[in-house]
Amino acid sequence: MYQLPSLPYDIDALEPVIGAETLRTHHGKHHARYVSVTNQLVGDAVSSRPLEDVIADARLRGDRKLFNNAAQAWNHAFFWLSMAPVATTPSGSLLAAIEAAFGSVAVLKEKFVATGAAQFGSGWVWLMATDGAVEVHASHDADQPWLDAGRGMPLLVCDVWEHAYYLDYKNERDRFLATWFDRLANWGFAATQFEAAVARGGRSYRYPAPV
Ligand code: MN3
Repeated sequence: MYQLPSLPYDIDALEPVIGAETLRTHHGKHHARYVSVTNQLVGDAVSSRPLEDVIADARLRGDRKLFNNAAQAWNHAFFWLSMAPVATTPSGSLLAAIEAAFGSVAVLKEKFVATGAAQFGSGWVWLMATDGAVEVHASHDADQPWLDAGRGMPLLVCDVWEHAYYLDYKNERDRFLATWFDRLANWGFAATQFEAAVARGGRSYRYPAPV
């Protein structure tokens, strides 16, 4: 059985950027449902497999229902880790890569907000590293851009499904994204992912093993 990962902070720790009611529903209802449906669909026979393998295999086989639920289980777990209650800033080799790609963190923020705001309908906006270069990508529904591209590694993600921000921001997705980037983006986590991407073989995020 895949487990619903616990939030790495208190339910009200992200206020006022993300309210406790939003986080409680998002984690306890939306994310929990994706994990539950994934467990129903995979059944006991393959429940010991890493979730990453289930996602990749479902995508190859065109099992859209399993892919959507398993990838959403993974994406949300990654999203919780992409946020920190205390504002941080990028530094070191990640900051250098951001400056090489965008010129400055401020320009990256503009690109991240614009890309997330322009994603039509539901999806995600990702900061990724591909061959050591930092990029911004949007994805639709549950999609994971590195699977589509066949390479790359996610560094951070923000959920742009309406359930992520509607209670707190109504239709103002761009204001949610800008505030999220300034106040919640977890640059320590992003740095760990970036080092794993550059080191090739360093340990990147994996969904908790099924039990
Ligand atoms: Mn969500």
